[in-house]
Amino acid sequence: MLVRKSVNALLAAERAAFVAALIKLKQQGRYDEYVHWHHHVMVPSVLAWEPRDANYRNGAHRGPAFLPWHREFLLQVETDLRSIDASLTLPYWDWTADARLPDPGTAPIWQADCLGGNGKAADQWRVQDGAFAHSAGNWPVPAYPEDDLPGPGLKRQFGQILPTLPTEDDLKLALSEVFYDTPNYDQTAFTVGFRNRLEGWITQRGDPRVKTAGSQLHNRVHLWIGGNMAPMTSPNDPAFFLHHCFVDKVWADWQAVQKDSNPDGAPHYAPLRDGPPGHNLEDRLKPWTRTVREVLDIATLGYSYEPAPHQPAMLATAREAVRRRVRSPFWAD
Ligand SMILES: [Cu+2]
Repeated sequence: MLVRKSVNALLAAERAAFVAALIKLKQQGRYDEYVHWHHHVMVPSVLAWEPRDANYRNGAHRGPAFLPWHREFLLQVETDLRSIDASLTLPYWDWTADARLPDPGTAPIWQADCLGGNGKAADQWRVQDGAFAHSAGNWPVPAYPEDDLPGPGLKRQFGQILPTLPTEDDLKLALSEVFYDTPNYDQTAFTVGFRNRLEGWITQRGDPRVKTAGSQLHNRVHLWIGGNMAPMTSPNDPAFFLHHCFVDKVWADWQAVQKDSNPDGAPHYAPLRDGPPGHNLEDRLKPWTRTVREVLDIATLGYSYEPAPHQPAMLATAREAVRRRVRSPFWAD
């Protein structure tokens, strides 16, 4: 069983091995394929009456397959990293822990021996330190004209688009969702469910309990980092994988809460059928071969997550919230 650890828990040698393996993948030309996969899955997958628009739901975003698609994506990348160095697993980045820092830009993930730090305004927001800095020459970023990020090199703009990272309270709202997803399985602020909450589309417009303006949770992290993390080519920044690894962990945590609150063998996924193409339980996660159902259980997939220090208490709260809601009839809620 592979164990994925917090980036904050990695030893110096583990950080160095992870960075070296990423650079090796880049040199092999393999890394840029990931960017391509993520970018090209933007082909809309929609029901017949819905608009054929890239900003509408597609096979990997703005719909139920968001979590399974990215779980499979991370597995592919982790397998490639492990073919370079079999001691590696993907680290996760718990941004709720960094949200508590006076300056989240000083967190371990952004140190020079890990992913390097913020970009510099006077240098077109290019990253300045560490192995991924433009000046280090290891990390050419392929140009995608529609990204509107002129010039080569990896870019970050911490806090320029949105000022703060999501907090533990924001995450609790997601963990206490009872349904995985609900019709119309899309990204309006009013679509109830865990997936839409964690992806980050349930804003203050849709739920007055949301504390900050603008995008939430997963989306908010992309926008807080900014630069190459903002457009659909976001895997250009290796932070993408640590961010999505935490998103995947949160999903696994939610699945564990569901499993012991409703021990009925249900998949805790929706839709089972008749939903948008690519998003049903038995649909294939394109361009790969596994189906949504085949990626639901991380133990079957051969990995687990080492808990983050503050998480046991948070999960206990979420379990209690879910239990209360499942036991009481809806009209009593
Ligand atoms: Cu993302």
